[in-house]
Order: sequence, then structure tokens, then C-alpha cells
Amino acid sequence: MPSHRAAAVASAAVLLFLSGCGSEEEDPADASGGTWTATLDLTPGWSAADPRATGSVDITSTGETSVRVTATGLRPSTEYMAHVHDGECDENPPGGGHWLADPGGEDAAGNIIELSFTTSESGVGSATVGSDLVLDDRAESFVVHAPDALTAAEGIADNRVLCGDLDDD
Ligand SMILES: [Cu+2]
Repeated sequence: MPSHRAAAVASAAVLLFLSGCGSEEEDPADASGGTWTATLDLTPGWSAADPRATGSVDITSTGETSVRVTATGLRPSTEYMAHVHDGECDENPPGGGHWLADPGGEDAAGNIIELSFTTSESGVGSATVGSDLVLDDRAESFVVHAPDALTAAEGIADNRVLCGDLDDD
């Protein structure tokens, strides 16, 4: 007797995959948003005054913006300002002007991405700031500014200590 061959009756199981109603949609025309990183390097004007200064920044900008900056080698217990800028670091001055959310709007709070941090006694500073503004590809760099009083005391023409060109992740 030939061995019985079990006839497997494969019933076609109809599987209903219920996809979620809210499928993800991306608008290819929307150039806003993204993530960027930059290594912050000394600008030429400060290379003699603060030779060990360096830093980094991580930016996530999707719907809203979060900026995290860390820096070392700065002056102790000093408040620094920082912004997203619209020029590259090899421009003069390094980083050009502020990135403006509305290019026709004011160069002021509410239309720029700005943060400040105060360094420790060992010259280390960090900060994380959130903003409702969403960056776009006009954002080119991140600049850390020394206080004007320190800049003047050092006899340096520009207060831009650190600058980093933003790289898209
Ligand atoms: Cu600035």
C-alpha cells in the first residue's frame, strides 16, 4: 500500500489587515524641520584668548525645536549667549546673521532661536532650550557669543567665540 498522502487542504485564510486611519503623510514641499549637529570651533578672533574652547550642539526641529549645547574651555562663571545663524562659519563675521523664522520679521526674541548658559568655575557650560519655531534649510550655523564686557576687556573686535556649521543628520 502506498503511503497515504495527506491532502492538506489549505483554506485560504483571508486576513484583514486593518491599517490605521491616520496614515503618515509627508509633504515633500515642506523643507522645514530636521535634525542637525555641529562641532563648535574657536573663531580666529578668540583663538589666542581662549585656546581650549570647544563645544557641540544637537538640534531637533520637528514641529518644535529643541537645542542642546555644551561647551568647555570657556571663562569661569560667565554668561554666554548663543543663536542659530544663517551664515557659515568661514564668513566674516563668523556665522553671518541670525536665522530668522520670518525672514522679513524682526531680529528679536520670538523670531530667532536664542539661548544662554552660565559656565561653571571650570569653564564648562551647557543648556537645553525649546522653541516653537521650526528651523529650515536657511539655518547654517550655531554661534556662541561672549559677554560684551569680556570682549571689550580682551580687546577683541567681535564677541563670537565659538561657531559650528550645522550638518544635517
Ligand atoms: Cu548669535
